[in-house]
Amino acid sequence: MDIYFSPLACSLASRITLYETSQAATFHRVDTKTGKTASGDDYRAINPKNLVPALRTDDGAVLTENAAILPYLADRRPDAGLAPTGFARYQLQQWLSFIGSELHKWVFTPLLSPTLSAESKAVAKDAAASRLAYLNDHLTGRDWLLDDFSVADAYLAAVLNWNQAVKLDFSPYPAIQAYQARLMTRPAVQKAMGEEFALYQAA
Ligand SMILES: N[C@@H](CCC(=O)N[C@@H](CS)C(=O)NCC(=O)O)C(=O)O
Repeated sequence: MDIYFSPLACSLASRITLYETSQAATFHRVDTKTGKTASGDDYRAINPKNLVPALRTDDGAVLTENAAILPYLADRRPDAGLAPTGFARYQLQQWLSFIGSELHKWVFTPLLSPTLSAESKAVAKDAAASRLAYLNDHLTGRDWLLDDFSVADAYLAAVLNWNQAVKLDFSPYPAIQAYQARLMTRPAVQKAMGEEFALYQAA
């Protein structure tokens, strides 16, 4: 299995999931600016969207989108319980969708953009307040998004980590702050973030 990633991008969630479930994969670093992998391959031939993550199975089938890749990885190791079944499965999809659309693309992608206007960034900051308040309310009195750690937490770990660069004030959201500290107690999260931070720094 191959995983296409960029250091500290949302593809970090796939690495966390692989480490949480003790699965091996070959990681290929992608530079989306050039559209090339580290070995010089044309990444658009693998993922025409030129976005990470992408996953290629040993049979050569390609899967893209966090909301598809993360449950796929979790379902390969059902005993690890990172993608529950029954009604909780739809709650997992609910969180993957919320993280992907409301936090990743609506808040953090604009705030991380080097080219977006201050006006557009102000709109994203406004949007952040209600979304973070909702997340903080949900996390109050609970450890993880679902009853147990799931791939939605892996995705949220990657997205919230961008606040190191964006620097939204998280002090009104103590449950999110406690959640981030809790994430960092997990060996797989620590290992994945440590490795990608080193790769990011070395770039
Ligand atoms: N909807 C996609 C979003 C993927 C995405 O936005 N990836 C970003 C990194 S977090 C990317 O590849 N950006 C490179 C670019 O925009 O050139 C998913 O969930 O996989």
